[in-house]
Amino acid sequence: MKKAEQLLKLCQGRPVYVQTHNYPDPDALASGHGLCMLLQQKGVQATLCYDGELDKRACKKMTQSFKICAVPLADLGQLPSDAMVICVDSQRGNGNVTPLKGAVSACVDHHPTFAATQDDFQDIRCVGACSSLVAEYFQQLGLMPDRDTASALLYGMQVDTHRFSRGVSELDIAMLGFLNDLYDDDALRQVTSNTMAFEDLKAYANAIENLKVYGVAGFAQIDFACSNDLIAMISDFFLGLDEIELSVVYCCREDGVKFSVRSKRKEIHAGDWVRSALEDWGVGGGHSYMAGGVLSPCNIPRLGPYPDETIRDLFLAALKKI
Ligand SMILES: [Mn+2]
Repeated sequence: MKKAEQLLKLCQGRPVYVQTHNYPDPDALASGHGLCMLLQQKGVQATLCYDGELDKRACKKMTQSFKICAVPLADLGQLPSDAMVICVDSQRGNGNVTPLKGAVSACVDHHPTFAATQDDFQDIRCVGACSSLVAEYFQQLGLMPDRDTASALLYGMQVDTHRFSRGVSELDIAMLGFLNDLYDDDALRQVTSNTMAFEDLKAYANAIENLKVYGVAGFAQIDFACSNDLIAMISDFFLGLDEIELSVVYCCREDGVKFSVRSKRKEIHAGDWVRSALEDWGVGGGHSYMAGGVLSPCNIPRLGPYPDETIRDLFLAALKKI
């Protein structure tokens, strides 16, 4: 039986909650929304939910342009006793997923697994975007996503693969072909062309000012709280520099010190790197080329009087272990 058929079979006859990782990014939102729409086409009641916040720009804009309804966990209330919970773009037990208990659990993800979980269904494949897995489910079930959903899925794929320039698998290319006739060109351009605001330039300016390069690794702190997508954009931006092959950009927020890590070196896995660097400090992980992490607020005092130096040392020490 195809993956989509297996998943659908488990979902039928129960209320389904599709949960993204906390502070969802465009791929998480798109794949979660796509899965809900697919299930609804098959008569299954499905709700997209998340914890944390939606990023100001990319995600808020997505919800408007592609008519995505995503419910904060806090607004969900008690789940029905027969509920099924599907984690998308994430895996249960990871530090970035608030536990949500259902009678049946499933996981659709494209990240490497670190702590194996007992799910009733798992589809974990290291492809470029989780949205590609969900697009394939439409194909497997002989269904068509509506225009907005197709656009959202394609956008999720674009963001995670940096416009099809990193981590692209055969499936991503095949799904790009599948969605090509289905998406709304204008709506997608609207979302992709306005992801920056004037305000964001302050963060760029601050990060550029603070950038320090050690060997091929660039480190930059932003001196004020920024959203995940903004930190990620700046980390990507630094990776464009000839001198920089590894990029670590971070800022201090209420939820801790948030990191965005990038690698264009084959032998250095960004996800492994940030996990190892933050091992005794918080959580981290992700793909070989892009990853993220959070140093817990309770550990901030441990960084001492020169937090930037401590952070740099943690990452450089971890680099030696790889
Ligand atoms: Mn993803």
